[in-house]
Amino acid sequence: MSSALITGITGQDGPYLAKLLLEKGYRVHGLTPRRSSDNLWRLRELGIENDVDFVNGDLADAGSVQRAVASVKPDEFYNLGAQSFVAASWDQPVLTGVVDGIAVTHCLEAIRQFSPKTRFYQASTSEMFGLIQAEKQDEKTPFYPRSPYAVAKLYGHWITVNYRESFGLHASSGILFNHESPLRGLEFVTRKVTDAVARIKLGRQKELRLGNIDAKRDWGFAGDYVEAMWLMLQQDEADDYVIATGVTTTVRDMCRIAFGHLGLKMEDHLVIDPKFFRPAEVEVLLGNPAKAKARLGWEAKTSLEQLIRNMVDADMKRVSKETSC
Ligand code: NAP
Ligand code: G4F
Repeated sequence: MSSALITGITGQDGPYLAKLLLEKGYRVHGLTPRRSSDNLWRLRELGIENDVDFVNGDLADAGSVQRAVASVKPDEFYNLGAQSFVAASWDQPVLTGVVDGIAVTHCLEAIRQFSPKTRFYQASTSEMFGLIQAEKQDEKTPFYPRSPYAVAKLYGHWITVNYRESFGLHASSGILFNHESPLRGLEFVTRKVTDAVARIKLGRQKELRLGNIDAKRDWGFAGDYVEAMWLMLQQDEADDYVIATGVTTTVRDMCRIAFGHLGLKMEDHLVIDPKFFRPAEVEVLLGNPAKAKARLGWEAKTSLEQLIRNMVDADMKRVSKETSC
């Protein structure tokens, strides 16, 4: 039986990846930091809460990562844990630097010392392209990070490449463009929108306040993207891959899809609020996933329209169940 250790198993991507691996017959371990309240709702929604072996540990605590790797000695290690909200990285730049940057070295060092055959996946990001240097971004496009989050992730990306080249570790970096799902956190723009649209339809909310709706993103479905992570670790050689749909859409048009799905007019409810503008913006992202298609046989299966409709439907169900007071 193959085994995997996943950090960030309670986030959006972790449960989709865990489910995929469990279906493939893996034993799945999840590194979880101590939290004061229950955060297993996503694993519960996918019905796998009891199928994961939890290991205590925090990415910022090198010793705990070492103990986890030394005791599990996983075949595959997926580092998905992060402070992943870009806007929050200006409020907590040092914490973001430690967890999203330095802690990647904690993982790689633990593998190097205690389990050098473990294959490693690093959750890199299209945010590293930031102020884009090419119309369509691929593995060769130069990076230009625009937030403390992206700067930290860039460190994580290069240290992964460096440990691969220095020590021969099977360490791959997935440069994933935005991916969403009904399990997305409420702070991210797609889910903020789909939740608000459901609340407006059900009379629980009147308006939706957003920042820069001219920003463009290449949005895919998280369920499709975790498959690419797994495929990367099945290759003979470790490498870096851009994972994207190849289509970019404004926040405005994504919003229109969500309102339109429930027969609402976006213009009747949308308010632009300067509070949600960022100190430095990534105006547009558009990925070229040709290498992933050629080498991994991977391509995105879910359109943005399908994705947003599914998210709105899921939020309609959730909000309908809430007791109004
Ligand atoms: P997410 O929903 O924000 O989940 C982040 C996870 O990291 C949570 O399980 C969180 O635990 C955990 N975590 C935070 N701090 C930690 C620490 N100090 N030690 C251990 N775990 C910690 O993120 P996601 O959307 O699933 O994204 C997964 C990864 O892909 C992240 O690294 C993100 O930066 C990267 N990424 C995401 C996208 C995207 O569009 N979703 C695109 C490119 C790259 P708690 O639940 O306890 O807070
Ligand atoms: O949904 P967002 O917060 O995602 P963002 O900043 O693109 O980051 C996400 O994708 C990255 C991959 O490129 C990941 F690495 C990262 O971890 C995260 O998952 O914002 C998307 C866009 C931005 O341009 C933002 O300025 O939407 C714009 N926006 C406009 N109004 C808003 C809002 N974003 C949020 N969160 N909230 C708003 O009210």
